[in-house]
Amino acid sequence: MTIEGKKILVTGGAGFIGSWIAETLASKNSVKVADSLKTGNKDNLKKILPKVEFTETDIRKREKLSGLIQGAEIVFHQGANVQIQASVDDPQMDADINIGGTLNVLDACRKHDVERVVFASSSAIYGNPSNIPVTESAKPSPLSPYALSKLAGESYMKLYSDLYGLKTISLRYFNVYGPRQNADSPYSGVISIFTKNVREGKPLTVFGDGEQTRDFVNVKDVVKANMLAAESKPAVGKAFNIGTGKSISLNDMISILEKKTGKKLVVKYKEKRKGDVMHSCPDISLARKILGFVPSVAFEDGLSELL
Ligand code: UD2
Repeated sequence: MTIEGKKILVTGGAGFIGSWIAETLASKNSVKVADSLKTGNKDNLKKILPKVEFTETDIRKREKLSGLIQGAEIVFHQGANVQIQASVDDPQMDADINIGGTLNVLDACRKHDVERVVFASSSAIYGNPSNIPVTESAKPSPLSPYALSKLAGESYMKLYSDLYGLKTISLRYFNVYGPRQNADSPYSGVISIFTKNVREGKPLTVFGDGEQTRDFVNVKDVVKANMLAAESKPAVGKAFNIGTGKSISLNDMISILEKKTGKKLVVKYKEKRKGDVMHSCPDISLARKILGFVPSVAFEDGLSELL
């Protein structure tokens, strides 16, 4: 199946990842974007407005969402509470959006015969996995309300596929980085914070010894995974790890930043964050095999773009 020419709805389409999905599809598809603008930003759509139809709404608003989903053929469901700390402070809010909102999306898709739903899940569902690299068959162990609500979202995706034949796919994003990622909160992605501070000549703060590792995947590759998921037949009903398959420590990442800027950066080491995972790395063989997913952005190039 090809998604070219299909009618698309992107929930969370004004957000960091959703806006890149909308932009990628805008030239060859009719695209609608729904976003509450709670963490999304209309500026992210400036290149594609008014070609893309934007509606400010929250996925908790069932009727309005259903109206937007009516007529869509493919839904990229990226809308969510994405802040882990906010989920810890207010688990009910997180569940209302990430579980209730996801159910609203799925139910409207079922009602309006949407062909396919691609869901943004998260590596957070694994918690602290006992084996690294982690495969999709590892036992989920959510450590935050956010992780739990993403896991519930995935389970509903699978259930709607099995029970109602709605074609759903979940993508477990690892540490996504790239242009448009917000750097304004201490809980923003570390790359967005570090590259911003480097640009502004400010020191970097490392929580812990800097030896923690992450798989940083460029948003362009994440968009690619979404496109593949929207087209792949054998992917239906499954969940996939989406990363590069290679992790790097914060200290090594800082060395790359130093090499690129030609400057010795000021780095302050502070106490490790509570609940911080030490090592995170996906096995991406399933995405490779079933989706044909091959990440293509070299980490050094992705960093250069941000600097
Ligand atoms: C990522 C996801 C999160 C969830 C989680 C699952 C992002 C932004 N967050 O959290 O949504 O899926 O994975 O485990 O992708 N750090 C610093 N200095 C800073 C900021 C961060 O040292 O100024 C550290 C932080 O303590 C952590 C690492 O950098 O050890 C990565 O932090 P992050 O917030 O970018 O991402 P992570 O893996 O905690």
